[in-house]
Amino acid sequence: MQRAKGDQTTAKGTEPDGVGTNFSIDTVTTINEKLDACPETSPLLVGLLRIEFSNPVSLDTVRSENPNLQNGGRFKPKDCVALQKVAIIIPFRNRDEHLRFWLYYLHPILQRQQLDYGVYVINQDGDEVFNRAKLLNVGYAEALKEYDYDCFVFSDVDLIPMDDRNTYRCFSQPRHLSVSMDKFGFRLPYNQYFGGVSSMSKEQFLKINGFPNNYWGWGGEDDDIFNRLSSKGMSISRPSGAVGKCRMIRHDRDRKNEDNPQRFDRIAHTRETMNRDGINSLAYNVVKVEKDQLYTKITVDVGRK
Ligand code: UDH
Ligand code: NGS
Repeated sequence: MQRAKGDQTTAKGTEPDGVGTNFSIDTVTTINEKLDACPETSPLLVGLLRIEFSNPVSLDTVRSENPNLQNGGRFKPKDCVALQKVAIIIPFRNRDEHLRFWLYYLHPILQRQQLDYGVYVINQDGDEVFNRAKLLNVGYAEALKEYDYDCFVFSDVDLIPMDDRNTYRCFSQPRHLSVSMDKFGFRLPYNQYFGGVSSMSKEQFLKINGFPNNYWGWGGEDDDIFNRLSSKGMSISRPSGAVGKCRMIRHDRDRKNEDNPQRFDRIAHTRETMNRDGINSLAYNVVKVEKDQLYTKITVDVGRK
C-alpha cells in the first residue's frame, strides 16, 4: 500500500491531555491528508481478463461488488492522487443489458487503473434517428459542468477490454483503445479506424472543435473524427494488439440507426465543415439526470435530422 506523504500515524498514541490511548491498527488516523501522485503504471493491474457474456448480471450485484464508488459512478483512489481526471462517455439508447455488462466489467478495471473517474451514460431521448457523435459532444459538455475533467474516454456500450493494461486515460496524442476487437479477428479493420473506444484530452478535443453533430444514423462519424485529427496534424496513439484486445457483445442492428446514406459525402468534406460543426455549434436539451451509484445517466433531446 502506498503511504500518504508526511503521513503521521500511530498505532499506539498519546492524546494531548496525557491520557494514554491504544489505537488498534485499523483505526490509525491520517493527520496530514497530502498524498503522493499515483505511479505511472498502477501496481494493481492483473493483465489478461476473462470476459464472457453468457450469464446476465444484475445492477444490484454490480453495486455490491463496487462499494467504493461515489454516487454518479464516481471514484478516486484512496492512497494516491490520480494522474488524470477522466470522464467516460457512453452514447446510449435502449441497451440496458449491454450497460449492465459494461458496468460489471469496467468499474473494477477502472479502479485498478487508479483513475479519478466518472461514468456518464448519454441517453438519446425519443425515437428519432440515433446520433452517436452528437451524444458524445453532449457528454463532454455535461461532464465538464460537474467536475474539472482533463481527459475524456468515449466508449460504445458493447465493448469490453480484455486486458486491464489498456488504460482508459489520455496520452500525448489522441488514443484509439479498441484496436483489437474479436469481431475483426483481433485486428484493426483499417489503419484510419477510430471507432469503438477512444480518448482525448480536453485540449485535443477542443483543437478539433469536438465531434460532428450532423451524422444521423450508422457510420462515418468516427472517420470524420479521424479526419479532424489528421487535419490538425495529430496522430493516433494505440496500445499493442495484445494489450488492446477487446470483446464486443453481439447484437442485432438497432432500430432507427440504419446506415446513413450521406456519410460518404460528409467525410469527404470534413476539413471544410469542421470549424462550424462541432462543440461550438452544439445545441440540445437535457430532459432528465439520474444519479446511480454506478453511473450518471443524462437523457437528452438532441433534435432530429
Ligand atoms: N447505440 C445505442 N443504441 C442504439 C444505437 C447505438 O446505445 O440504438 C450506441 C451504443 O453505445 C453502441 C454505439 O452506439 O455501442 C455504436 O452503435 P452500434 O453498436 O450500432 O455500432 P456497431 O458498429 O454495430 O457496433 C453496427 C450494427 C451491427 C449490425 C450487426 C448485424 N449482424
Ligand atoms: C466503416 C464505417 C465506420 C465503422 C467501420 C466499422 O466502413 O463508421 O466501418 O464498422 N465508415 C463508413 O461507413 C464511412 S463495423 O464493422 O463496426 O460495423 O465504424
